[in-house]
Parts: sequence; structure tokens; C-alpha cells
Amino acid sequence: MSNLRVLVPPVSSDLATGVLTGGPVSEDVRTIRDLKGVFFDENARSERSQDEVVYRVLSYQPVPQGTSGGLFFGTTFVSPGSVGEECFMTKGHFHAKAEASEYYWGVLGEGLLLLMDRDRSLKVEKVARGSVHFIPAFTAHRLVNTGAETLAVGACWPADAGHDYEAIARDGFGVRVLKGQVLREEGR
Ligand code: M6P
Ligand code: ZN
Repeated sequence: MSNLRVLVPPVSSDLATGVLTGGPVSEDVRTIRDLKGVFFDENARSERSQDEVVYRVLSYQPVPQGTSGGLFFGTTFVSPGSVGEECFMTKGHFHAKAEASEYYWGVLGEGLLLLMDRDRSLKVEKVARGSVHFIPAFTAHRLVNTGAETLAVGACWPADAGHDYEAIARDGFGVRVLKGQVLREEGR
């Protein structure tokens, strides 16, 4: 027998905050400017400070995007706030490889996970510290911060899932979350 070296993995996730450190960790930031057409009240969005951060995503992508069999790991941090009465949220997406599924889990804060399948059937799940959310194949997903603190949500998704933002930009998500209200949005 011979000694085998024990390695320290390159990335850590702070379980209390979801913050990823080490490398390589990438950061994507979405400001009010980037979210044109996402909120119901586009006027309210266009009139406010465009540089305000709505959410950011830290991710660890150890294999090239598109790698079959690979996995990515990340945390989404959605700021507290609203555009008009509508709570801050992510753009939301289907996967480009539509059959790819994903896990989300609540780390910090309070929010909702909006899920919409290909027939536009909706499901809304409560996101809280420790909640585990399986996002099935063919299902669009969007996070909403309904609380007063940052919402941090972990995610693990296939490296070849990709993002399809078009369908939601065109047809909407079918549900709008205002402060204290979850409303079905009909006929768009
Ligand atoms: C999670 C994952 C990412 C996604 C991010 C932000 O971290 O699902 O793939 O990019 O949330 O969501 P969106 O791409 O809809 O803005
Ligand atoms: Zn996804």
C-alpha cells in the first residue's frame, strides 16, 4: 500500500449564506436595466435607477458549457424590492435542452419558486431555508423574493441544460407575485 494525497476541493459553499469561494467561480449580475419587459409595469421599471441590482448568480462550472453528463453548481441571490408592487424576481427560463431537470434549495430569506410546464400549468412552491425543490423536465422556473431580506437559493443543473428565455419573454409566465398576493395572469 502507498499513501494517497488528500486534496482540498477548489470551491467551498458557505452553508449559512450560499456564498461560493475559491475558483473558478463566475458571477452574473442582473440589474433593472437587464430586466426590460420582465415586470408587469414596464413604465415603473424604466423610470427607476437602472443600475440597481435585482439578482446575482455565483456559479461553479467545472466543465465546459454543453458537456454531456456534466453538472453546474450555483447560488442565486435575489435582492429584496419591487417594481411597482411586483416583487423582485429572476428572468426565469426553460432549459434549451428541454428534458433537463434541476434542483433548487432554500439557503436564506423567503420566497417563491414559480414552475410552469409546457401546457402552462402552474405550480408555486414556498422557498425557505432548507426547502428542496425538484424542477422536472420541460418546466420553466423563476424565483421571487417575497421577503425583506436577500433570498439566497442554491442550484445544481446539467452542464448541457442551457437557457431558453425566449418562450417566457414572448408568452409570459402565467403568474405575477405582488406584495402579499399571487395572481394568475390570463391570456398573454
Ligand atoms: C440558478 C440556475 C441558473 C440560472 C440562475 C438565474 O442559479 O438555474 O442556471 O441562470 O438561477 O436564473 P435566470 O437564468 O432565470 O435568470
Ligand atoms: Zn434552470
